[in-house]
Amino acid sequence: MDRPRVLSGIQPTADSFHLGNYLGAVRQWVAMQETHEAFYCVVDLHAITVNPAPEELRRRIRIAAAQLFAVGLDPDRCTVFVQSHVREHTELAWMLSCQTGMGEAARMTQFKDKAAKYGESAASVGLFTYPILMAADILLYQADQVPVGVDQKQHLELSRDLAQRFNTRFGQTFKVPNPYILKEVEKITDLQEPTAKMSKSSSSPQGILDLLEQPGPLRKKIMRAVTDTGTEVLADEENKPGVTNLLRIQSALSGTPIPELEARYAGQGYGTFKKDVAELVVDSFAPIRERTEKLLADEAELDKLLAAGAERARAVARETMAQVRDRMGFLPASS
Ligand code: AQP
Repeated sequence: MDRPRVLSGIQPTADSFHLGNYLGAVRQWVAMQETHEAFYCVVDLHAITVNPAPEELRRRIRIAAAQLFAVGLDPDRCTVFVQSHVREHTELAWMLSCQTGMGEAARMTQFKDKAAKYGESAASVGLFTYPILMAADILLYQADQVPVGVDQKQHLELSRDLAQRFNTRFGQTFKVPNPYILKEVEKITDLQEPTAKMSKSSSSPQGILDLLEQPGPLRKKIMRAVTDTGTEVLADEENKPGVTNLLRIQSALSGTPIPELEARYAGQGYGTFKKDVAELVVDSFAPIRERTEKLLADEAELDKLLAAGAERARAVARETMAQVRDRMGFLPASS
């Protein structure tokens, strides 16, 4: 029986993924490789929207890929590849840009936030059109589901709109993808600013838990996480965002429901609770860090895995792109 398709991507914009990337997205990828025909990519073309130095980009692409295998993606169960190795992504992005209204693109809140941060004049056209490239990533693979954190919901809406518009205009071509967002982990927040998303680019080092970080700094950051002046370990988004974030983290990593955790720490204050969260995070990250280091020690082998993934991805992308060209009225290239 045909399995539903899943596609998702992650940017190589830092030297490590963080806990938000892991819980909000990548951990779902691992589970879905068992139930879906899965395509996962390191979206390096997205990463150049903020102009990394070439050496930095090269290093981070490999680190990102190594982490994906280290968290449990199995090249025999899913396809892991680097976006720029499949040229069809940029080709489809252009075709979809011509189907996207200026006003529609201008509504994307992530661009507005980032443009505000970098300054309107420093924000590139690429940063503006990034959601269209993301739509191309998804639609090329005819994905049924896209596991993401809630910050990507608006971009996924755009992908759905573009698929529907293209299908209406040129005939059925694309599957209309659905977001796959787990409510409990849809937004892991910054430890120092617990109402803001934990983010590679906007969190301060103290607010972010990196998957590849050593136990010492991880423990310190969790012990110093902003909570509130109270003492009760209770989930209360509005009045206790810091404690709620830590409870979500502990629940997601341990599989223990939040009410059970609340009962466990009743009357104990924040100290023991934070210590337990810290140990859990350290124990969860350590094997991932060790496997990542091993994978990075053999770049040739890592590159070989990525080449094999790109080959499989290309076969699917080529098929979709041939249909898109034909439906839009392009002539076949001479053979
Ligand atoms: N804090 C978060 N909580 C839950 N999910 C999150 N994701 C990111 N932050 C959180 C999800 O991780 C996946 C990969 O993210 P990305 O690399 O595409 O970039 P992003 O969403 O823009 O994440 P960052 O960390 O904020 O990166 P920068 O700073 O480079 O922009 C996505 O599915 C995302 O939803």
